[in-house]
Parts: sequence; C-alpha cells; structure tokens
Amino acid sequence: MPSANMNVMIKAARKAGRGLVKDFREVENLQVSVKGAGDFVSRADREAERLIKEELRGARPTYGWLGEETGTEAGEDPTRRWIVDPLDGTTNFLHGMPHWAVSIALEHKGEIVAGVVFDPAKDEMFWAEKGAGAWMNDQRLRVSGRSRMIEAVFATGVPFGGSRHLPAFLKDTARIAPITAGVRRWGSAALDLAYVAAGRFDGYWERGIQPYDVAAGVVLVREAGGFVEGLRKGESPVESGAILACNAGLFTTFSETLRAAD
Ligand code: 2AM
Ligand code: CA
Ligand code: CA
Repeated sequence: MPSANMNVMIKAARKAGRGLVKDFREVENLQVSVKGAGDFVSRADREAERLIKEELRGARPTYGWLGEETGTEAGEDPTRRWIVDPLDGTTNFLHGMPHWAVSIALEHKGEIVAGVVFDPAKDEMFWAEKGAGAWMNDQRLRVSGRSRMIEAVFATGVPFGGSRHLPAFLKDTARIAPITAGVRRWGSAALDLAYVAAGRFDGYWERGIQPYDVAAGVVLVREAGGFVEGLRKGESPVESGAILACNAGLFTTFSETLRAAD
C-alpha cells in the first residue's frame, strides 16, 4: 500500500503528466514551429513544475523544495524536502520521441526515502518507498538477475554541448562497451534508473547529472534490490553528479571496471 505521502506524489505526477501529454501531442502534430520549439518546451516544463509544486506544497506546506525550474526553497521543516524534475528527457520531448518522465523524490534527513518516475506516454508509474519495495503501477519490481557482463545491457548519458565530462565518458565507454551486450543512450536519467529497477537495463552510469535527475531513481533501484553508488567511491550518487547503478551480481565487475585507474 502506498503511504499518504506517496499518494500525494503520485497525484502530483499524474496531474503534471496530463498537461505534458497535451503539449507533447502539439509537438508530435508539428503544431510547434522548429524555431519556437525550445520556448514551447520550456513553457511546458515550467507549467508542469508549477502544477507539481501546487499539489505537493498544498498537501505538505512545511516541506522544503528543490525543483529544476524554480530552484531551492527552505521549508519550516528542515528535515524534509521535495526534489523535482518536472520533465526529464526534454530533448526527446522536443523531437516528438515518447521517452520522457516526471520525477519526484522525497528526502528526509539527507536520505531519499520515496521516489516516483512517471512516464505518461506509456502510462508507466514507477514508485518506491524505503522499506516498502519498488513498483510499476501495481506490479512489484526486481532488478535483473544477469551476472555476466557479456549478457548485460547498460544505459548511460552522453555529455552534451562542450561538457567537461566528455573525455571521462569516452574512457568509460571504451572500457564497458567491448565487454557487454550493449550500451544505450535514451536521454532520460530518471527512466534509465527506473528501467534498472524493472530489470530492463542491467546497469546504468552517467557523469554531469543533477540531484533532480536521479533522486527518485535511486530509491527505485535500491528497493528493487539493486546497488547505487557515486561513480567516485565514497561519494553521494545524488549530490556528486556522477552515478553508477546495477544489479547485485554485476556490481563488483561493473564498479571496478568504471573505477579502474588508468
Ligand atoms: P533534462 O531533460 O531534464 O534536461 C540525460 O543524459 C540527462 O541529462 C537527462 O536527465 C536530461 O535532463 C539531462 N540533460 C540533457 N540535455 C541537457 C542539457 N543540455 N543541459 C542539462 N541537462 C541536460
Ligand atoms: Ca533532468
Ligand atoms: Ca528537466
């Protein structure tokens, strides 16, 4: 049974999802000019964040806030904070590709205790709460059982637009790609982690990410029996900007391959 907080998070994600689906249809139907598309999408994600904030702050007015579009706001309760990316996978959205999501996490005393990643185009609601398991709609999730790298498929993100993380990413890929069944770049960090939780991807790594990209996904993977760590040993996967996640059987090989000294 989802908790009261989880019901609030799911309701907020659905509400934002409904608005985003309408906007996405306009993009798909080419009613948005290529020139105006960037502005259209930034309006869509600002509106989605507004809806989410209204819902979450309405239900839990004392909690703090971190949202991609509106930044941070301290709450009366310094121990609890919502972490929200209203639209993760913006580039897919803009190009009419149905692979994007709403991501909402709840942090308590510095730890992510609940997360929702909602893919409205496929009506897949991924949700997890610490100690209560990970779910997709009403189906329990479990990470994959593959323990051989050569059978495993990994998701990642390619650093964009002149990012300083590109050389390290190329090194990672040179190590991982030759020993695995495949590497995918689908453009939504939140869904990459949800798919690891669902056993679709066997693992995921990325550099140059923000807390709101991965906060909800981290609890999904852990509650589905997977491992999540900072790419640099000992660092936070949510705060450090570099993350790895996978099932238990692959963890040693995957993490050691990515962390190997040059
Ligand atoms: P976004 O769609 O919310 O921007 C994919 O690798 C991840 O990187 C996604 O979580 C995506 O989030 C983020 N991303 C993609 N392009 C980006 C850009 N130009 N600037 C910042 N983040 C980006
Ligand atoms: Ca994002
Ligand atoms: Ca976003």
